[in-house]
Amino acid sequence: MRSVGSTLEDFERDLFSNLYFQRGTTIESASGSDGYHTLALTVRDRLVERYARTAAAHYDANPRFVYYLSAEYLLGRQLRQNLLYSDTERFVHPIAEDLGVTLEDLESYDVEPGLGNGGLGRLAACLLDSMATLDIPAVGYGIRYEFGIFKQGFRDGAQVERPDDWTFYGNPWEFSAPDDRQVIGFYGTTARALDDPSGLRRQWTPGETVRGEPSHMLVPGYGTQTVNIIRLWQARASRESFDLSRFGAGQYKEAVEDIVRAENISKVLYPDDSTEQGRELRLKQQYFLVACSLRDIIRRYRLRNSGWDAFPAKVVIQLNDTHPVMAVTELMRLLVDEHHLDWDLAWSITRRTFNYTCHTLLPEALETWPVSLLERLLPRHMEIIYAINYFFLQEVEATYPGDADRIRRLSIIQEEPEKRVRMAHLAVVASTAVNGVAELHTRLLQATTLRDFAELWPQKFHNVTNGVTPRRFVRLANPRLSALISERLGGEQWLTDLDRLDGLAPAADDPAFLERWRAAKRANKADLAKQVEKSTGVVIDPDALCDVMIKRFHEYKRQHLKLLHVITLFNRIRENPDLDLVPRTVLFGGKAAPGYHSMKLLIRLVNAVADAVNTDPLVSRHLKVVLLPDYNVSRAQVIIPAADLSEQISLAGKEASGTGNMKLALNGAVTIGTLDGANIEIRDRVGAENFFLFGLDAHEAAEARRDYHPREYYERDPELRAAVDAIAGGMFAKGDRGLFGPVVDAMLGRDEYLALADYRAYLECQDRIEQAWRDPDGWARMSVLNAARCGFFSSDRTVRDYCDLIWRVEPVRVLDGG
Ligand code: 7GP
Repeated sequence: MRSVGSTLEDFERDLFSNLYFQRGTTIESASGSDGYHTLALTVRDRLVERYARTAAAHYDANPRFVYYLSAEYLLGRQLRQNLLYSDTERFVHPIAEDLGVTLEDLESYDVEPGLGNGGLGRLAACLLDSMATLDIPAVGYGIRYEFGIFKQGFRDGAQVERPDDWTFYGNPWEFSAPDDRQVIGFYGTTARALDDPSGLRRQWTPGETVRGEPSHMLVPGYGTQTVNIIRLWQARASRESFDLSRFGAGQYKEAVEDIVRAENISKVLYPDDSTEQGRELRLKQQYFLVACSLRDIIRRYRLRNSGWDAFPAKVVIQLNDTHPVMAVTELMRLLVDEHHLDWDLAWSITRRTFNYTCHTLLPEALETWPVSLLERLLPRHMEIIYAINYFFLQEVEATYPGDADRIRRLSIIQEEPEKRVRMAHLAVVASTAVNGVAELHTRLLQATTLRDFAELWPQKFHNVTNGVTPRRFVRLANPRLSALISERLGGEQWLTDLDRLDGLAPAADDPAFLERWRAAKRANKADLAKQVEKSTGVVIDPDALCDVMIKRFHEYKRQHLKLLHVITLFNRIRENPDLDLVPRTVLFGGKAAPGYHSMKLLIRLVNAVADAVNTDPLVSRHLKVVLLPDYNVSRAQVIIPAADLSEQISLAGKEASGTGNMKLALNGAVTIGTLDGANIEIRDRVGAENFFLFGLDAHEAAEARRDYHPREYYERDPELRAAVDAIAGGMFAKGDRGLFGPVVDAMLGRDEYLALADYRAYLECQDRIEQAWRDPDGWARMSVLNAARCGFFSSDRTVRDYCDLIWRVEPVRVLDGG
């Protein structure tokens, strides 16, 4: 194995060598992009060597592997991370200085792979980081979408979506592995296997085949030698798809038709599913991901094992929500139809291999697929689902004889109003373990969404509270605070043992420490202010209370409740110009799904309110409102370190966990929140006196929903009425009463997520926050204690929980290359 060397001289030599031999240019003619790519390759080389040693160690140990299947990953930018993890950042500064560039310049070329939508995708990335850091043998599988999540811009305040062509300039972090390509099928017909008396084995002849081309990115562990990989599949047409004769006849479009159809499978993240074609494409993506990945998992298994008995001992597959659940039917098909295992043995292997994480409680977010679509697209898999369901319902009948209603509720197939497959049911039936992502979420899953299953198999259910990687979200995002923490704790061990943050607690009573803590926050806010001005033109005051709400726009998260608070402040200042208000910047960040019209309208309203606030000479002295465009992981890394106040105001019982709440608390933001998701666990740890709680709890919310009349709140509360009337009267639409009418109608009509019921409690809580902010030492003390007591929310702890409760895998140490 070639050694890359670990000195500054080695690094510099490799840098010039890569510039010359890989980029094919010289230092005299290199562009900024050449500089970036060269640096990336040189850093990558350091990790490749570790990866080679990891692969060798894994080969020797033949351990049990975790295979994480996820339709989404939000990895964030790679350059700074890989510099940190390969301990080479210290080389870059002197070299860059010599060459007259800065790391910041070079980093501006580093593109974030936006291969996910939100929390579920970022959680997947945090778990991969922690698995590598804990030396857990693991591979993440996903789709290499050609276009990631759309880029968000605003036109007249309305969201516009632009494609994210993230590999346009090439992706230096990725390796293609053409030898491991796979061919998979769709459509076609099935027939009886003549030599199988049971009739359970059948033969599928697909009507179309597609190639899956893998590439991988390196997933280094921090403070260890392990480098795992994430393997991403891209769809390619099979080799003979180009129709040369049609091309020759001038039929250019027809000549490439098959190619386009095949390659569309991995074209975009979450294709719009409002059309029939869109839905079919989505299901194709899901099957494409799992069919390619399973073949790869089996290939890897066979490198060191033979037969099938050891399969569940060597392979544990984690399904990240239901998107990859077709893997269950695909494994059954491979084992029964292709490897001729008998059904019961195949089923026993399958059930011992899979586990399922659920990330929601919203019934509308639980996937179902029409039987008719599955019968057409994956006819053999539909037969397998029927068979699985048949045997499963026999089990149910044996446990609850004659309970037809329960059978109907538990069935994998929903009959009314249209026959559909309930993917969550399939996932639970086929899994050894099912987990929720926060204590409340797991309890509610057992009590509501998956109640019948929890009664049938109580031992299957586990809670694994989410976590976040402190490397990216504290160390990389917040170097100032990190330096202060390391100084106080006497080293950087906290980065891999986050409970050590506890050692900061005594510093919460040290005025000199509080002063420095505040100074770090102030400097972070100044950085944020620069970025806000650059992208929106709005000037914000780094001394103002930085109040942030960053997350996807969704009704249950209640950005509209935050907006009602903003409008109330606006009204208060206009009514009483001498009001002694705490200066505050309200910062929103988040995208709305392209087809989610009510949330796109709300985005427009947020921008309109921001405009009204920021241009009002009186109001803007106390208050600024910004919706920062194109919120993503990179922007999160700038906003989170600057936040004083973290808005976690979903209706209780709706947010499965939240992870932004953890990142913000770890960076010293104080939370205003409901008793929802992981907020509860954050509050338990930081202490009620360091957390601003308001609103209905999950039980009260469910009760209130039964007989709810939002108008009564509107009529009873003059400030609420004034805020709603301001929207309804067209104050933020140049007098146009129609534009935001639907927002008002939703609030006064059904108010699905009880924003009006929680409004007064929320405002009173915000008033208490103002009081607290006026005592700078008191606030800084709360801030320090939030960080000090949130060590539990490291994704390292989350991964350890998965290992203990579900995966039962052991770490494999990779020896230093020396
Ligand atoms: C999210 C949940 O909304 C969030 O509460 C949780 O912290 C996160 O997963 C990680 O567990 N869910 C999604 O992002 C999502 O797409 C669809 O859910 C099922």
